[in-house]
Amino acid sequence: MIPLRTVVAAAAITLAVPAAAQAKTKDMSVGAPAATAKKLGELVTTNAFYPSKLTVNAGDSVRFVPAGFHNVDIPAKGGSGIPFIVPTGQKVAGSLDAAGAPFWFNGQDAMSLNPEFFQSSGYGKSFTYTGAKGVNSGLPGEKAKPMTVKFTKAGSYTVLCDLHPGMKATVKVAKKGAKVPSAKQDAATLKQQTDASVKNAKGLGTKTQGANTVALGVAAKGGLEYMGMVPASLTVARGTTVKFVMTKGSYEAHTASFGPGDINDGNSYIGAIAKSFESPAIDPKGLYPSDVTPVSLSGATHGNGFWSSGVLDANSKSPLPGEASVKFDTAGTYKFYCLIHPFMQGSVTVQ
Ligand SMILES: [Cu+2]
Repeated sequence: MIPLRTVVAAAAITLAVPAAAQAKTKDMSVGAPAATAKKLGELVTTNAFYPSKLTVNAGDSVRFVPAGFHNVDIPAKGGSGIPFIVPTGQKVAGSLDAAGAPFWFNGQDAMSLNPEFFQSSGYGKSFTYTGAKGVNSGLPGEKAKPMTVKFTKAGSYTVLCDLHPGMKATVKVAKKGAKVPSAKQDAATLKQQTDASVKNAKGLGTKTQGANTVALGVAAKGGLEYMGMVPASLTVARGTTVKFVMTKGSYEAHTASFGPGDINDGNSYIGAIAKSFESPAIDPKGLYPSDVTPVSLSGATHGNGFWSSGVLDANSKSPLPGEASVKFDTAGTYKFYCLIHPFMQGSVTVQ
């Protein structure tokens, strides 16, 4: 039998802190939780929050758990996200190809990574969000820790990743004491989303594309994307124009870029352009398409076989194109890369 004193003490505690008034903390994973990511494999990225909808009471907190290269941006009520790439205020000047000819994009805006992202990180810290002022985690460093945000005012708030426009979640804040989903219900909702991700990711890497078309990554519903060239090798007859496309639902940005050197060697021609995407000052040869008129690609193009689509995305609101094409009239095998994700590689064999 439980001693009476213990029962009374327990009852007193329960009375002093009614369950409804206890501030709770719920988790939102920024990218797929580890167990799901493992099932998806290394080549499938998840540009999604898990769960993508969470309901808490005013006074509760949400712990944003980093799980991938994403930031957490909760704009002030009515606000919007911030761009990851911004004009520097200067114009591109003196950009020449290997044959010494100026590229078309001289005079266009020079761009850099937004310095706002390189200020101190909010990961590992705690904030209070009232809706009046935004909260932004900045970039996740290695071994980033969760960011905890306390929501004090009832309302519906949008959570964004600025690195992957389209990746978003909703935090609904109900009044204090209002009924919100239990931990068990939250777990069931999360499982639905992770199960759907695993199902929707199946077969993305082998999905058939149109004739003479290479998909730069293959996206699926819910922010999923297979991070590879599909097909990774394409064989065409001389005289064929090959189209490189972003896929519907992609929240990524990719390039299809041909040129000499080792993509992983920052001292080589193509490797140096790829490396510039990790530095604030992006090489305009990586950002802009190499050409704005049709090109027949050979080892002599731009003096060294360089041709690049420039940065493409599938976002209808962005000024970037969603596809680019180049013609092949000379037999040979041509390797190409995504300058932003150098592990994404493919080849076109021209017969
Ligand atoms: Cu890419």
